Amino acid sequence: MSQLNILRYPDPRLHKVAQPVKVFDDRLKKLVADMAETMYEAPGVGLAATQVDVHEQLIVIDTSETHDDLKVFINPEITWASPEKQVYDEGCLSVPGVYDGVERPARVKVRALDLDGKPFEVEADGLLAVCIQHEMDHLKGKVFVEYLSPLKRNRIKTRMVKEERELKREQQKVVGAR
Ligand code: K1U
Ligand code: ZN
Repeated sequence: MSQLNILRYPDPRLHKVAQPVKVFDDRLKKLVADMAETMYEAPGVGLAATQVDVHEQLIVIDTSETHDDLKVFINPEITWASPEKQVYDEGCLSVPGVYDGVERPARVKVRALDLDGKPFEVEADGLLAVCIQHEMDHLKGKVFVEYLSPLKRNRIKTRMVKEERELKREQQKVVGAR
């Protein structure tokens, strides 16, 4: 298994729309294993393929405290969303250090395919419902900061660009010292 590089906002590749998975083979199994390792190491509770620069409809989620309940959703579709909403302080591995409230349906039903291409449906609430909707947004090229006010979003963008520049400068120093 290998750890994958997570794209950081405002990388334009985070806005690409993911395409359906058509082939259920060993390449897909390896990608899921690598995404799961990347999510657990980060650490996070979810990861969409878009975040690792793979533009296919695939997400991994584990909201358990014991980190032993990996859920894989391929070509996910929301078939029902509750009229009642909940506000949750969301985070994102592509926007490290930023947490803010986003309002979404409190419960959703999701239909998806498993790693063998077999269809299944689950009803989710709480953090799982939040996480499924957040990750499905990634597959549509949407990052959660787009739900925030333009003022907050621009402040986040400016901070992330500055951090990225500093990170690159540090990396260059390390390479130069070799
Ligand atoms: O999409 C992502 O970048 C993953 C994201 C999922 C998510 C979390 C919370 C609300 C909505 C979506 C994260 O995992 S952010 C990190 C995080 O929430 C966390 C990190 C360590 C332990 C527990 C949670
Ligand atoms: Zn995210």
